Amino acid sequence: MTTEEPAVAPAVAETAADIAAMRTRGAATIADAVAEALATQARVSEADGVEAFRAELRAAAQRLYETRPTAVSLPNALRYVLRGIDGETVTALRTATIDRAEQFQADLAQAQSRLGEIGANRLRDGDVVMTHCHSTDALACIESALADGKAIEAIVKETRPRKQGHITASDLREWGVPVTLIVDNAARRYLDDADHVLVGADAITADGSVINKIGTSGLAVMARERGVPVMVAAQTIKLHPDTMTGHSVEIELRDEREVLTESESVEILGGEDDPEFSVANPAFDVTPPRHVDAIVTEHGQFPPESIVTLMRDLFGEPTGRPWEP
Ligand code: RI2
Repeated sequence: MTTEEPAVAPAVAETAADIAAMRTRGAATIADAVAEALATQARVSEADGVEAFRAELRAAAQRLYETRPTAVSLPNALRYVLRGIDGETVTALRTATIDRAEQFQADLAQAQSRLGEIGANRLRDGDVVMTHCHSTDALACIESALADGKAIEAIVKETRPRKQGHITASDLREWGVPVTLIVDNAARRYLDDADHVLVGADAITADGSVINKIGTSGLAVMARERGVPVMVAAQTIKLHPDTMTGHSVEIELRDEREVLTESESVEILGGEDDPEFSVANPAFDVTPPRHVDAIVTEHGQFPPESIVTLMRDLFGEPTGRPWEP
């Protein structure tokens, strides 16, 4: 082993491969797996000194980070675990890493239900909620409102191209919530019947912009025009601390086949190659803070413009790559 290439535990490599292949997916699931992997690295390390141990942890963090650098819960989990590790010996560092990872995982397990309780306070008995895509954070608010005995109805946008609205509809029906499923283009027509737009987030930037499934920003503009409040449910692992220093968030561009099947493509082009025809399939868009009424987190609800204060409290000043001091 050289100092340039410290050992990464096989379990860490496996976790990294699972995230890269999206066998492990979802903000909280990724964050939990990453914390677990760092704890495992600490447990199995055979490093013979403090520096070697730290180098192994950094290498493990880097391996995990490079799988999906734009999934913001991943660097956030790494930052949280690595930030609090102090000790004069390998044994002390090992214990500190494991404790820190366990604390993070315990907090994570509580965060969504706390967020749900806070979000539920915005929902009144009899309210109708319009949803976009499938967000477990957004659904936690409805679940908690139901547990409080409130009757809630939902207008569920199907959410092209992958139709994750179907998962939302299925979850809500399991809980007994009356659901009206609509195509995305019907949103403006049905906003007249809605008391809230309720969405999740993939990332939240320092200025309070919300990066969420493509179509969210258009929905938020229409909701503002109709006077329907827009509520975003997002655990704090979705806050993007790098944006405090002006970094922008990369928007994932996905496969064109999600939009247009092979046979549909033949219908349009007659099976010919056409260099002047293309399909654009961005996964997310950016909703500016002026179109968002509240961001609900496990630490309370915030106007989007003040989310940067919470970001600074939780993550400190950004450090660039999560394993760098
Ligand atoms: P939770 C989804 O993206 C949606 O955009 C949703 O709002 C967001 O993730 C957050 O979901 P994708 O995974 O973490 O469908 O709240 O690309 O479950």
